[in-house]
Amino acid sequence: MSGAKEQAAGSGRGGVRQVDVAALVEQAREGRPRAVARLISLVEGASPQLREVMAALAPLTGGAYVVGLTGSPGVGKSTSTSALVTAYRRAGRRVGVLAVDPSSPFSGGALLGDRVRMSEHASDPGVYIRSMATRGHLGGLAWAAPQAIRVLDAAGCDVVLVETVGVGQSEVEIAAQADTSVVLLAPGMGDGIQAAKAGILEIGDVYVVNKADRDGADATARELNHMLGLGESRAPGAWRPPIVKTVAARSEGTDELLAALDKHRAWMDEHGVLAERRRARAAKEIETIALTDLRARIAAPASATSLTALADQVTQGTLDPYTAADTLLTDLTTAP
Ligand SMILES: Nc1nc2c(ncn2[C@@H]2O[C@H](COP(=O)(O)OP(=O)(O)O)[C@@H](O)[C@H]2O)c(=O)[nH]1
Ligand SMILES: [Mg+2]
Repeated sequence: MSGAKEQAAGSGRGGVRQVDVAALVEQAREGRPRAVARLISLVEGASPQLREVMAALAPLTGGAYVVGLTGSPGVGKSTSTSALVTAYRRAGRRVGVLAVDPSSPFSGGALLGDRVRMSEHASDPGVYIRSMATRGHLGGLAWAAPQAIRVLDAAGCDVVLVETVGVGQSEVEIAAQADTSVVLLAPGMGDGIQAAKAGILEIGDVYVVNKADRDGADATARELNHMLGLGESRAPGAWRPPIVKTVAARSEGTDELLAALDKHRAWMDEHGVLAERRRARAAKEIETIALTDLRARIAAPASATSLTALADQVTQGTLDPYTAADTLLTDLTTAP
């Protein structure tokens, strides 16, 4: 309906090709990797057809358990993700992997090493692996990641593992989008202090001290235990984030990590936390889309003209800024 009008705004390589959304969604639902890949490309490219895609996907979603993995570069996120994929596959689960790089405008490049580490799963039809860049997006990570997750969810993934390159705020952002957040640390990286700085001590549901084959793993785990206040008493029924030691490169501790994830999920179910988190996530997503849309509308030429006119009146003292803002909002939300 609005497609033709909005096409020009698409991220076309020489013009946007209209996609048969219904067919694509059907193929994705059947588990066809190319259809899944194309849908995620539509998300990444902020396609004007996304609205239609999301409408078609909505009834197919809600089945996937979303696990976020964050931590400093080199800590072993990709290696751990790959080990988890193997473990989940062994349990017969279909797995989606989304590697999000909030700092790169290109997908792929920066995550090349990750691809290598995931390569053993490349030919497994029960695994989708996708890297995604979010820089340059209006709304960034908060906007793009949930929609990509939704694609994988609708495609029948039982589990979606989201790896984010740890660059400050993005870790917190991605944690807000996962059902369970895993924070990874490694010995000898000064991670204890970094962890406190980045605020990741608040976001972890499960902590992993990876590279436990190296010196200092026990000390890191002890320090973490102390910083998390795990020795202190908690309210009855409260979740106590476990600390799992792993050697991801040899898949050691992966079963324990999987058990910790299962346990957290069961705890969330039991306490209504899963539903609560998902509701909060949806609310955030709606808000992000609405604000992004509102900003785009304000920036549109017609609105910019009326904004200038309002600004003139405020400058001249014939209108106060609050009334002007009311007028702007009313115009924006009632405009056809
Ligand atoms: N010694 C050791 N090296 C590991 C372990 N896990 C991962 N690595 C290595 O650490 C490097 C970074 O791993 P990667 O998974 O790419 O980290 P990411 O940047 O957090 O995704 C790679 O060279 C891995 O082979 C481990 O348990 N022990
Ligand atoms: Mg990685």
